[in-house]
Amino acid sequence: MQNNPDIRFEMRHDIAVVTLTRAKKRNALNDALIASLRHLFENLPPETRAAVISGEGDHFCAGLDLSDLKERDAGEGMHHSRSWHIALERIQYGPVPVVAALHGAVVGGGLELASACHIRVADESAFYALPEGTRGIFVGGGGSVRIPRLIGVPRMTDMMLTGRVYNAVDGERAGFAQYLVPTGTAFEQAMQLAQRVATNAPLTNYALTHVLPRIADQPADQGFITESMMSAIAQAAPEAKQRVRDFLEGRAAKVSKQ
Ligand code: 1HE
Repeated sequence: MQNNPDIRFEMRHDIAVVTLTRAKKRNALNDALIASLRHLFENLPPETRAAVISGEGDHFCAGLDLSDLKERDAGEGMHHSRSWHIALERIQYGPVPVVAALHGAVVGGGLELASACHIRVADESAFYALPEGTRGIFVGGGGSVRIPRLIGVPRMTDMMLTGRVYNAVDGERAGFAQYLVPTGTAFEQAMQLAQRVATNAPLTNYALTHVLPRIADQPADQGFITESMMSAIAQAAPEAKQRVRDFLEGRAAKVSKQ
């Protein structure tokens, strides 16, 4: 990873900043980049409280490096797909919330990478597509699991059957991104959000990134029980007690309109 010129890692205070730096190939993800992403998220410094992922150049990420799509047999193809699953799982269920700063192409595996993050901030140049459908392949980086949870099965089916491309405005409405910001400002906005997320109690962030998606996948009766347990654990933490006391004694910010 340390020797991979296609990715950059830096700490900005307690925020891990991960940048795809393969702009001349539109940040297409080859095996080495997937391995580097996995390594990075498995080895975040202990002081990390949130992370931001972005891409250099005109595009966030053009997906799987198609030149890597060699003559794999079925077994090799399965392991290749699983290597993406493991790497993106380390992002989704890693130690900290991850914010993706999106611009330009967010396509194929690039959209799968974005959908493994917890918050997506897109600028007005962003566009979303799943060209796998028209290239005779299928998503293999967790897209069939994560993307329908963002936009629903019918929209994903349409994208793959017809090659439909969503622009930034329609994409935000459909659910690809939670934030739509002016062109060129996605990274700045993502950093601001990450800094805010970093001030939450770590246990709350853990509940939101690890427990909430599991609850959402459970039948309602099991979800309610899991929620009660997480709620009890969170409110028992000394940090929660201190934060509630701060509010009651007028020391904490009120909820206000933005
Ligand atoms: C690539 C890739 C790539 C660009 N693999 N080399 N993803 C796709 O099918 C998207 C394919 N890419 C594109 O449609 C376009 O490149 C973009 C819309 C993203 C950008 O267009 P543009 O005009 O800015 O760039 P370009 O001229 O198309 O590409 C610049 C170079 O990047 C060029 O190489 P060059 O040596 O001729 O300069 C391209 O070949 C190269 N490039 N995208 C390899 N994806 C786990 S399963 C996931 C399944 C998938 O993700 S399938 C891939 C879906």
